[in-house]
Amino acid sequence: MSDQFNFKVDIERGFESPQKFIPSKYFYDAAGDRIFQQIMELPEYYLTRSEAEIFEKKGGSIVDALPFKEAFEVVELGAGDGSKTKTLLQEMLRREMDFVYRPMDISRDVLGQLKAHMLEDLPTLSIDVLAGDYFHILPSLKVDPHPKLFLFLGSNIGNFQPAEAEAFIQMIANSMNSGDLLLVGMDLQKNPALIEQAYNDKAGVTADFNLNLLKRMNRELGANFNLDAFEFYSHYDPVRGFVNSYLVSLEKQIVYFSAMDKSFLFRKNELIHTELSRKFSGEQIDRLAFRTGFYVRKEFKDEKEYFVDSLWEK
Ligand code: AVI
Repeated sequence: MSDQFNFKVDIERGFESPQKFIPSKYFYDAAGDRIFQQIMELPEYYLTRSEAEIFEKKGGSIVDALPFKEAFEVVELGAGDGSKTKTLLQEMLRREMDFVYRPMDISRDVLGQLKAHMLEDLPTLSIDVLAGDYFHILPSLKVDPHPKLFLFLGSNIGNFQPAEAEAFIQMIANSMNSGDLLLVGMDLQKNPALIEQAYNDKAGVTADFNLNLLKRMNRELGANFNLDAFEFYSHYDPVRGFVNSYLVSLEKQIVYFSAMDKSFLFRKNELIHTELSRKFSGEQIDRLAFRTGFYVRKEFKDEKEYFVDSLWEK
């Protein structure tokens, strides 16, 4: 099934639902990737810097916490440009540990770039990419006898609805053997004002990130969205730890999609949900680990305690 087909079906499903939504994975076309890079540089978006600080200052302690006595594998889900991981891999190489780095991604292109980029800085790294979707690759890893450290960083887990997050972690757990480890990066609950600003930056980059979804539908699904007729809105609920992001229709409008020869009505002030970005409490982290069959071995936080990389053992 082509990606284009999925996009069409997902948009149809999202726009036919009572609360319209667009799955957040569609943010990441080429333009969306570029805008996300800009988000990570924003003064308000502390997440990337906080996690980078953890790897820089506590990378040694993370490596100390690994119990592996023999050759092992580092399997990374959603590796991105691998810049944070590089700090950790560098530390492992410095200690002459025997391991293979296996980044996983749906796109061979992304993996090719990541590999070239990693080898430029870490020429002695053993790297073996895993191209394909998680559902196919993860189960195949269980039969590989090497102990493994799985990485799921960047608070990507926060973009899942709670039940989906649990199911996803459970799927990782099912592909792990007893003694394997999972390092999960999670954004922590903190002063709500800071979180609100991180998802509603002054320069409007996060707004562009959301509006790019409309551009993508115009281009790829032959839609005729007027970008000036929608506005970005995000809201943080500190009680649940949920940032919800939306596009707001500024007027009553009908948008036509040539890809499915269908039109959708958007009422004035109607919301399209685009993303959930969860912020976790310590209790929620413990519960998620427990319910998916892990125990929390150790936690690594930045100095301000904005972010945690939590090391779980199966
Ligand atoms: C990729 N993900 C963890 C980001 C987040 O913080 O939820 C995506 C993002 N959305 C708006 N800003 C950044």
